[in-house]
Amino acid sequence: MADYDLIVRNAKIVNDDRQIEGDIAVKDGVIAAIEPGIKGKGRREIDAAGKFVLPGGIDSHAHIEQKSGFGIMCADDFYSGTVSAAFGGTTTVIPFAAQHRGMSLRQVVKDYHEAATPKAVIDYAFHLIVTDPTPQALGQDLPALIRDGYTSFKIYMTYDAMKVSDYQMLDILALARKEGALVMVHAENHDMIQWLAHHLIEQGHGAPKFHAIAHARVAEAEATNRAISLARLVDAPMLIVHVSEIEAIETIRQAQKKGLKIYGETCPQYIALTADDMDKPGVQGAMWCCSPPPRDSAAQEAVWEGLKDGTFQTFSSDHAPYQFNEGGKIPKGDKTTFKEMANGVPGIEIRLPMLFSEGVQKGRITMQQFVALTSTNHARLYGLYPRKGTIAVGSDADLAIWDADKDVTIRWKDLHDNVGYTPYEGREIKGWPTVVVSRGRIVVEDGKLNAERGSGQFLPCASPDSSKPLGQAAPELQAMSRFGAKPLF
Ligand code: DUC
Ligand code: ZN
Ligand code: ZN
Repeated sequence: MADYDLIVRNAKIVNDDRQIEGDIAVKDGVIAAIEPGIKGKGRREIDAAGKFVLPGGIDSHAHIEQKSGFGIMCADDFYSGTVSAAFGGTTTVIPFAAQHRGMSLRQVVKDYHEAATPKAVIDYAFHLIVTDPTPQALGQDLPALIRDGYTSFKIYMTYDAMKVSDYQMLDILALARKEGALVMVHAENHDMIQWLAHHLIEQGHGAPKFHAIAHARVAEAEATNRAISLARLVDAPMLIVHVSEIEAIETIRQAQKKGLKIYGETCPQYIALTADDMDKPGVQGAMWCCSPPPRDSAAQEAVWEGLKDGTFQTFSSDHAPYQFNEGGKIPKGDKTTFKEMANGVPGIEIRLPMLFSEGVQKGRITMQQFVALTSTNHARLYGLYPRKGTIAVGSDADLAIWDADKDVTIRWKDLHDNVGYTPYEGREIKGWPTVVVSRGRIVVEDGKLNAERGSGQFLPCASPDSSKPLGQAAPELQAMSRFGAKPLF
């Protein structure tokens, strides 16, 4: 009779704060013991000598089975999306339940559960995308949903179909502050992009490479600064997602230096691609288009600096999978201009290996930073810690066993998403997770999947510490209460 369901022996166990050597014993999906030379037997034992064992990755920015603002459906459903995540060492995903205008948030959440429950192979939570902050949404639906475990939401400052006004942002931030949710912001100046795009297209410059010109750096910088200013007014924490450019990074850094609760996220495309990748014949360059766009090598360096010095808390995939065809990336075929292209690149499977190879192996970040950026900080920021994001007794047994010496050439045919291409085709990677364990189940081993459809579980998120205000709203707001005005939150 076995004492444990699984024992991983002789592991170099890495958490965000230290590395130790020892064994990990798992019972009923949870880590039961961590020590050298665990006595007793496992029903299954893995010798991890020479390998690193890391907390399973958490990808807190992925679009799965989601319709874009233009109504284009993602190429990955909750099966292919989570299978692909698992093969890349990720054991928890936090995709979006996306409200489009006119939709009830309650119904949106119900629909995403119906999509995920029968298909997901790893655990998942949901952020909400809020595009329609009606009195019903702000007054009833969001407070109730936050209590039910949807404690973060993304809002857009651009896209006609998605954007909220500054006024609406303040409403949403004030609500999040009061109810204990974290607001994630897509920060780009809508009118700058529209104006540039209009003039580019009018002059016949509709090719994908012009996407990077329309989405000017200053549009990201301005919106980042404005978003942070709005957060300051109402003393609400905020996370800026998919940050790509130098000035925005510096703005986030300076806000953090002032003690504000402003967090930053970046993604593989901003360390591994540049705008030059979009410069291809015809509409081919669309395969590399995402928003904000990849910039240049100076911006890549600034992103690395932000990953190193802690300006960025999370490294997420922003997996936005669209096939390169008329139902996906290029809705009008060869006639598609950058304005109609579906926005986004796939990356859910290469996220961890790319950062491991480019970051840890090349000495840019430490193993501990890698764990923080790809797992622990996601759990902390979004209310899943310590159940997720750490290798500790009592935590879920979500583990990735890494072969740091494994050489891999990225080929789409070897990945498990449903996109049909990867923007990283042919890249050489060193290090890949060869065994992936989700709640004690070995879901990937030596290139094979061993997980049932629907075996992933929904994770309600607690109201995270990251969302707690500092208690220092702008002086004018404080003054309002002194002269007897009704408190705004
Ligand atoms: N924003 C995202 O978060 N993902 C893809 C495209 C976009 O605009
Ligand atoms: Zn976005
Ligand atoms: Zn995204």
